[in-house]
Amino acid sequence: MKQQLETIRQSALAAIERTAQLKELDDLRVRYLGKKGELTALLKQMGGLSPEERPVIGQLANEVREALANAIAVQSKRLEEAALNARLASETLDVTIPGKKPQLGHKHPMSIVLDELKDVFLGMGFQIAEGPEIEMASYNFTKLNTEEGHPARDWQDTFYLREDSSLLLRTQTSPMQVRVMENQKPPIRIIAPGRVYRKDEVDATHSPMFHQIEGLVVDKGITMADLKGTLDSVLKALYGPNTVTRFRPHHFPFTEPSCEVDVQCHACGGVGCRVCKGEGWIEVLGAGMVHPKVLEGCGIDTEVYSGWAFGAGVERLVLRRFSIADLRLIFENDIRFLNQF
Ligand code: 2U9
Repeated sequence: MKQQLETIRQSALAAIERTAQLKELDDLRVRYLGKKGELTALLKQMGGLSPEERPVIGQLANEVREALANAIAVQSKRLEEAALNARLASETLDVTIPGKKPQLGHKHPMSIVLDELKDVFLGMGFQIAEGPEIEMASYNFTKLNTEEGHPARDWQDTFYLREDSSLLLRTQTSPMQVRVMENQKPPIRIIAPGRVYRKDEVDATHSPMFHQIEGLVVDKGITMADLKGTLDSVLKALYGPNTVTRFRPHHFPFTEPSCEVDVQCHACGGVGCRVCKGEGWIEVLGAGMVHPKVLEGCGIDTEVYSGWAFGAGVERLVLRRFSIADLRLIFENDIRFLNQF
C-alpha cells in the first residue's frame, strides 16, 4: 500500500505539473482527491491493514493528500497568472499608432455672413427677434401699409395657404417686427433674421426661399441721421473702415422717406468695372423711416416716437462677399463647394 501511495504521489505530481489548462487541473483534482478519486479509494482499503501498519500508512496518506493539494494550488495560481498575462498581451493597445483624423465641419457661408451681421448689431445694443414663417396676411402686408390690391400681394408672387388669402408663407421678416412693436414699448432696437418665401422660379439669382435680415429702431427723436450713421457704421464693420456708402431715394410702402443703400465698389474704387457692372456702386440694402401709419397701427404714438428700419437679402450679400456666381450653390450643399470656405 505504501508503494501504491508513492506511485500515486509521483504520477499525480508529474501530471499536475504538466497541465496547461485550469480545466485539466480540476479534472486531476477530482481524479486523485475527489470522493471517488484514487487516493480516497486506496484509503478505503486501510481497514484491511494490521494495527501497526495503519498509523504509518495513515500518516503517509495524509502527506500525499497534502502534497497533491499543495501542488494543485501552486499550479492553479501559475495557470491563472499565465492566462492573465496571455489576455493582457492579446489586448495590448499600441498607443503610439496615429489616430484617425475626424473630418471637421465648418460654417456654411450663409452662417459666416449671418453671424458677422448678428455680432455687429448685438455689439450696438440690438436684440434678435425670431418668429413664425407661416403668417397672417394682416401681419405680412396690411399692418405694413400694403393694403389689399397692392401688387406685392399678388397670388403670382406669394405662397398663400388658404383660398381667402388670409394665411401665407411670410414674404419678409417685417411681420416679426410688427409683433415686437405691438407687445413692447419703445425704445426698441431689434434685428429679425430668417427665412422668407416668394413664388420665384429657381435660377442663378432667384430662389423661392431665401433669407432676410431686417432691423428696426423706435425711440424718441429718431431721425434719418440715426439711420445713416448706424448703417454707415455697420457697413464699415462688415466691409472695412474705408468703405464709402451712398443713400439713394427709393420707395417702400412701409417706410417714408425710403432709400436704397450702396457701397462704393471695392474692385474699382467707384470708376466702374465688371464687379459693379460699370456702376461704381453696389446696392446692399433698403431702408427708411418707419411709415407713421405702420407705427400708429402698432399702437405707437407718432407725436412722441419715430423709427427707422432696414432690410437686406442675405444670399445676395453672401454671393458678393465670396464672389459666387450662382445662388443655387448656396442651397445644394455640395461639399466640394462648401469646403472652399
Ligand atoms: C417694419 C417697418 C419697416 C424693412 C425694410 C427694406 C427696406 C428692403 C428688401 C431688401 C432685399 C427686401 O430681401 S429683399 O428683397 N427690403 O429694402 N426692408 S425697409 O422695413 C420695415 C420692417 C418692419 C415694422
